Amino acid sequence: MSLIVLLVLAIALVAVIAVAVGVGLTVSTRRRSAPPAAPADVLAPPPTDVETPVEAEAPVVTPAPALERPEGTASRLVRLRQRLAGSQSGLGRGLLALLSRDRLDEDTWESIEDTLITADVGVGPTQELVERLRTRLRVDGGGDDPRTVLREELLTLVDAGMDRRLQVSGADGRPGVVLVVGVNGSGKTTTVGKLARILVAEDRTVVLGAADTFRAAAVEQLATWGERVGVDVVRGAEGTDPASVAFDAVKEGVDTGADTVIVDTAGRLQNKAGLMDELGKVKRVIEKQAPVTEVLLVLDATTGQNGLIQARVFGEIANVTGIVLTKLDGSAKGGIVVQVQRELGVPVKLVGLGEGADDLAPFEPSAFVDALLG
Ligand SMILES: Nc1nc2c(ncn2[C@@H]2O[C@H](COP(=O)(O)OP(=O)(O)OP(=O)(O)O)[C@@H](O)[C@H]2O)c(=O)[nH]1
Ligand SMILES: [Mg+2]
Repeated sequence: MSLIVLLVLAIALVAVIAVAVGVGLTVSTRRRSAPPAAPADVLAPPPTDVETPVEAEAPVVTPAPALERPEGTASRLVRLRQRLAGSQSGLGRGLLALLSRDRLDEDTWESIEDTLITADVGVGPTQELVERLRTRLRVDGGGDDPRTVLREELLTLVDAGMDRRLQVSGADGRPGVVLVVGVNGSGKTTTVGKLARILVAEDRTVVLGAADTFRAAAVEQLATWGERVGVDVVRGAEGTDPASVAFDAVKEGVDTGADTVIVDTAGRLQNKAGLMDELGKVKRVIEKQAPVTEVLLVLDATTGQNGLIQARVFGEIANVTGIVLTKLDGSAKGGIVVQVQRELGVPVKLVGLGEGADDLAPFEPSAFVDALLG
């Protein structure tokens, strides 16, 4: 009997010890798995149970950069017409001096041809113009004022009848999409920035797409233009597929109900096939969201015949609907307007007349011809 009692007691003792050890283990395990105490943090808020007076913290307000107000159309046009006249009047004055001679002999007509060709009017258009002037201003003088005749004929050459309206509006509640193309250095990014300002001045909402993803600097350049007038710039990391940035930009335009999306592109012309593929893809991808309403080819007016060769390539690749002739302020060769329109069968819609933010103007044939005539 006592043996049984002893055995029961021994089992009970073992059980008690086992339970005690088990509990201890659990506790220590819990302790081990408890999260480490947070390190003292100077920025941590004071404990809530301590009655320390807490000063109301002023919300951190980053001052919004002051937005620039782009120049309105009226004063812009007056200013830029003067600048155009300043750069181009040499050609018109030269022609008028020759046409006003007492006798218009063969030497004079040759000099007139040379003057026109030097101003990049192009051989074909020059011959046409000289033919018409010869007919109207006969050797003996038909009484017509050379200036009036020259003005009319230059206007015919520049083709005042072309539709030069920029297609910046979309249909069915979608934004207009402007795709800007051209070789590097022609002034694409600058033109995108300046065009955004024109639209902002007209109270339109604009989104910019930085689809020149080859250089980070190109994206920054566009971002700066956007920031100055409070326009959103959609961008990707350096090396992102340009088509995906273009897609995102147009998507943002659609989602936010913007009026116009302008897409800047890279200008490298490694080879025609590569460029064709890339621009084709950009356009296709954009059009999953909204049709491209305007394809602007940016051409540097100072590049003369080279510029025309480039224009031809882009004309074949992208369905160009308008030309932007930049740097007319740095070139007295405004005749390129005539040649490039002939080559592409597309109107010059905008002209760049300086590096200033508002130095872009719609191209007006009569103001242009007046500027030529001085
Ligand atoms: N004088 C003058 N300079 C201009 C005009 N338009 C652009 N420029 C200058 O031309 C240079 C090139 O302009 P960008 O806009 O960077 O040319 P881009 O075509 O974007 O060049 P990439 O991005 O390298 O392909 C800049 O220094 C501009 O300030 C203009 O109408 N007149
Ligand atoms: Mg650029």
